[in-house]
Amino acid sequence: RNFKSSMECRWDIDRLNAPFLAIYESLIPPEEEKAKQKQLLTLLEKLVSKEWPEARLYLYGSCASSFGVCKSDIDVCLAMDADIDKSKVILKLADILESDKLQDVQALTRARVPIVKLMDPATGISCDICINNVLAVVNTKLLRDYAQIDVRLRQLAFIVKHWAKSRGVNETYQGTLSSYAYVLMCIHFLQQRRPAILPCLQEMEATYVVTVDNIECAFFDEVEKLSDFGSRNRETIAQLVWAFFHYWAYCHDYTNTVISVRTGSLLSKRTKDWTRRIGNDRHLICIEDPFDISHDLGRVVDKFSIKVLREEFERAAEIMQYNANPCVTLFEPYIA
Ligand code: 3AT
Ligand code: MG
Repeated sequence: RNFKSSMECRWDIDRLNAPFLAIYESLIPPEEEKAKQKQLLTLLEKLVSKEWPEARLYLYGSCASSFGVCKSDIDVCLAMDADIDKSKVILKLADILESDKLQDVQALTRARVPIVKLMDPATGISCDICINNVLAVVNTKLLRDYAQIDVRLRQLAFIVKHWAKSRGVNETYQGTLSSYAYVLMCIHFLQQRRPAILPCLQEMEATYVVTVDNIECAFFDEVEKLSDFGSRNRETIAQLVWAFFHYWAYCHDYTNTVISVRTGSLLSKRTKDWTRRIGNDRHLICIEDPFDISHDLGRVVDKFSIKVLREEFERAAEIMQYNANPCVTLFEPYIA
């Protein structure tokens, strides 16, 4: 491990820039797809406003944060009076949508986050609608603002998400990590480069402040002023992909540390009291949510899946170091 943590990046790493950029480009959703998403949102707004004229619909998740690859589902939040009974609204909403031009409408009232799922045959887009999950709308804005500062974040996150999906480690119900967690890992990683590629927006003067569910969300959001921020760091996408996997394979201290985008640093598990298992939360890999700071996005990871994850990070790091054709091997589907 010590040998590996001091391992130097392969000499021909920059040979991989063009193929990684090509993969990134191929994952960007085309304009037609964005237009179809808007079309579906407009249809939903029309249907919802008949029943709830005061309610608002917000896009959130990767389609709104700019971390969505092509053919992603869209995530929609219906924001309304806080006192409503979510299950009732979910059932009513499913009812309204069912009777119109939409397909496969399902109300999932017992999920951790209750949602209505549906498919729009006109655009082929699938959609999840949740109620009053405003914190997710705000964390989506934070991610989108980070993405505008340096294009290498979006490039790295697309490649990491594509890798995680190909390798089957993007499944929270199987104890691996959500896309949201992977994007936070990428932001944290770029905050830690020297010179830094990303700043810590929550440590800067707050230009955007909202209070959601008693949580004050405050950060600097005039990101167009930060478009030069990362320019002193000349690392290329191939170098960053190499370093990202190298970090999670050999350098991260899983036993003692928590990654924190909020502070732009590593925190100790002890200060967060995330050292032992409480209920089902095991804290085997710790990723602090930027706003709900009692929330560890790694809590879904159990003693089996942590092994799977770490082996996948090591596999990826080794491929990036030694493989003749990493841009293919890295994304080879995992077959159980
Ligand atoms: P995909 O492109 O759909 O894989 P995504 O970023 O849209 O990635 P999800 O669809 O899983 O991710 O989640 C949608 C959004 O919900 C992302 C984030 O704003 C919020 N979210 C997801 N998981 C959590 C979580 N555990 N805690 C807080 N917010 C979350
Ligand atoms: Mg999504």
